[in-house]
Amino acid sequence: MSTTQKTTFCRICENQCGLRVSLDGERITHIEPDTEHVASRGYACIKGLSFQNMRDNPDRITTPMKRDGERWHAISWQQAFQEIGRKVRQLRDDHGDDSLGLYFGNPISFSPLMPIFFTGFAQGLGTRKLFTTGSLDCNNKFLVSQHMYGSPMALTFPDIDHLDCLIMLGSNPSVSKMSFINLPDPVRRLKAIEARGGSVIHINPRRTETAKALGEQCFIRPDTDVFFLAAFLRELFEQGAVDRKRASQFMEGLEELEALVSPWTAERQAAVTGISADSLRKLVQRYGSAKGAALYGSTGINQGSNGSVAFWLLECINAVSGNLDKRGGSLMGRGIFDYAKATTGADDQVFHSRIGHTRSFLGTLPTPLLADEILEEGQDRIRGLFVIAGNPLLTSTNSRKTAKALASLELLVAVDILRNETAEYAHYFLPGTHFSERPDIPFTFFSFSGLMPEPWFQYTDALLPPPGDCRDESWIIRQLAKHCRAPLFGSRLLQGSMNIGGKLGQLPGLGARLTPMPERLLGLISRAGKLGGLGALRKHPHGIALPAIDGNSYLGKRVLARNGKVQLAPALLVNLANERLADRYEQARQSGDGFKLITKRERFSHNSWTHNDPAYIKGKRRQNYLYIHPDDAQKLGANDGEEVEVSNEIGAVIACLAVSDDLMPGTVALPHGWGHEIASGLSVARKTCGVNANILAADGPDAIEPVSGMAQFNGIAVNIRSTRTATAQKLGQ
Ligand SMILES: Nc1nc2c(c(=O)[nH]1)N[C@H]1C(S)=C(S)[C@@H](COP(=O)(O)OP(=O)(O)OC[C@H]3O[C@@H](n4cnc5c(=O)[nH]c(N)nc54)[C@H](O)[C@@H]3O)O[C@H]1N2
Ligand SMILES: Nc1nc2c(c(=O)[nH]1)N[C@H]1C(S)=C(S)[C@@H](COP(=O)(O)OP(=O)(O)OC[C@H]3O[C@@H](n4cnc5c(=O)[nH]c(N)nc54)[C@H](O)[C@@H]3O)O[C@H]1N2
Ligand code: SF4
Ligand SMILES: [Mo]
Repeated sequence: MSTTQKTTFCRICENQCGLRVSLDGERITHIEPDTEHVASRGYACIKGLSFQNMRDNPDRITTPMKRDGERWHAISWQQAFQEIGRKVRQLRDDHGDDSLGLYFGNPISFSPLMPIFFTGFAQGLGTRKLFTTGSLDCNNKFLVSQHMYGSPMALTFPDIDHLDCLIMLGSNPSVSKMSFINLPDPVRRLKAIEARGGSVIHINPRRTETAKALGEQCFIRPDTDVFFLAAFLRELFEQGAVDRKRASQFMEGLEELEALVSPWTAERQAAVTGISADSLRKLVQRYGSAKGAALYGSTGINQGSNGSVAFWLLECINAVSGNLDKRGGSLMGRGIFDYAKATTGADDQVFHSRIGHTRSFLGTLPTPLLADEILEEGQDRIRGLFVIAGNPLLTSTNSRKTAKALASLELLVAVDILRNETAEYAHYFLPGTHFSERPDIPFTFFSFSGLMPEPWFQYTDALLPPPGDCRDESWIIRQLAKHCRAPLFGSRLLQGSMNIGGKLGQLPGLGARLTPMPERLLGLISRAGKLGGLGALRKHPHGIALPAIDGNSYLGKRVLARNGKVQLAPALLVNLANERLADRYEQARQSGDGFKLITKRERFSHNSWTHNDPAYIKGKRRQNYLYIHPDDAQKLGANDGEEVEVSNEIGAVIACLAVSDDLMPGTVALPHGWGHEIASGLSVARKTCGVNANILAADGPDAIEPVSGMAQFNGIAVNIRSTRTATAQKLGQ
């Protein structure tokens, strides 16, 4: 067969880099960056450039499977749907709709259709037990946007290509490529800030790979950003760097905000953050005197215990300093249609969890409640769970309890490409598609919310058909809906028309002429965004560049919050700050010398799902390490490469030390997504010897951030001891 070349874009992380893929029949022979792509212009990373290893992984499951004890065997789709449908109907009849739960993993958000279909399925089931990675990743941001800007999808991003001062809290672009902004080749673009005379400052307990490449490091103690930000804002007022005129014209609540931060002096924050009062004042001066500046925060603050208040204060700093809605400051996203407006009511239907009476957010419950929702006796207990493109056993909190919970389910269905650790507990495994086997448009945030300094749009056809019996997730979900008698979106009409659409598509002759369902929907979305149909989009194989968002396009023009003004002091956040900050501060001050655990993303890992590719786990990369400062290692009497026990009231793990002065003393970092030994479906990953960091992460209502339901993965208190000392003690030496 001859080689053909096709362009597409990667859907592993938010960069969504353009790729050029060489195919020999149905075999991928080569992947290279698409040099003509309108946004990524020839940039791509190792993960995108080797995605065929995941797609063609020898462990890829290509038929539906059923577990019988410890053995798995292939079954037909028909049998799978009939049995699952029967069980779901029985659970709903016997225990009600809320006895079923759904968990959506991270990869589903990269294909806009998947969340639409799966949410439709949940609505059809009538269950409120919907869990997503939102509460492990970023729900605090949606919550703050909801309350400040009037819609969870009204999201801002720093105008990286034009600003002079960027202060980054809890982000590592060199490795993770940033979040809530589409910025292919982030390191080059951050370096350009310095090249034009500007500055980049990293506020982080670890000197990251990014900080080594550019900018200045400013160490902060884990989970204390909220105090730094409160003092930053106070100092901004002190230094007269608040644009009061602009604030009174376009915003509400300035006085209340000023009063709220007034007790947070630079000196007071210094006692817990480790950033001296003088350093903070100088940072504020630099920020305040820059032509254009922005603060940007990512998972480092989201996954702390005060993510909502911290992110709110961060947004307020950008807003009151005059940087919001300014070229070279922080811009309000705008997508191909007004998604922010369309989602203003997304959080209207509030309900409370059975466990801890926690408030729902955007129709979902906090994932750290999932294990208790399954385990605790009572009405509405979850007895059946669908896990779609996710691995909560490794990625959510309290993995030991989660394992117990998963094992107790009457029905667990996993829809994935590989049989991961969570699927190990499943009763049925349904083989979905790899992104290269699906037609798509870019990530929802970008297309719809417009978090793009250089906006673009693209349609990609599926590059390849799925192998074996693997089927597109939208097809799987329609079949599940049908067999569970759970019409999508609760609409029999919609389900009926989709069933008919599906049947017509199977007819010989006519089938080939009908546009299949996902393409049809993607075409509708593109048309709704006035970008033409798929035919027109196919003429742009490297994407279409769209007009950039400019300053002065948001304030006074499209603010969706009360009175058309940005809300600087929303009641929910003000109350939360008043209730919590002083106590939290005292706790931080008294926490003394104990170790604080933080997360660390790795270039060759993507959450939990890339370790089954031998190229990713070569040599020293066969495991994760506990990174620790040399002084701390010395105090423990442990050397580089030795094992230590890391423990707290939730659990304990034995981890291998990597001594490095990149860590702030007192802080240790352990990458997540490891601990694969139980995965019979991952023949390569199961032989790695990493440990699961989330054995140490607390779950349950008391462990979550109260208004957004976020899990805490950063700033976890842990004890560490050398196992060498422990063994010696045991032996009486
Ligand atoms: N300690 C700690 N824990 C964390 C974090 C942290 O920083 N520290 N980060 C959190 C964050 S930000 C996130 S987003 C979560 C991620 O949490 P999850 O989404 O639960 O975990 P992943 O490891 O991303 O699992 C993705 C699964 O989807 C499968 N998959 C990949 N592509 C497809 C596809 O196209 N179709 C289907 N059907 N399946 C597919 C993969 O095989 C894999 O099994 O982890 C969270 N957990
Ligand atoms: N290679 C790779 N890329 C990825 C992923 C991956 O697993 N691997 N995951 C993807 C996903 S799902 C996401 S959500 C994004 C996330 O992208 P980022 O948010 O950039 O995630 P991280 O690289 O984990 O960066 C978080 C940083 O916060 C720091 N930090 C920890 N605790 C604190 C704290 O208390 N305060 C402050 N100020 N900083 C703190 C950590 O040292 C770390 O450098 O990355 C995506 N890209
Ligand atoms: S940076 Fe992200 S989107 Fe780009 S190739 Fe790498 S994984 Fe894919
Ligand atoms: Mo994430």
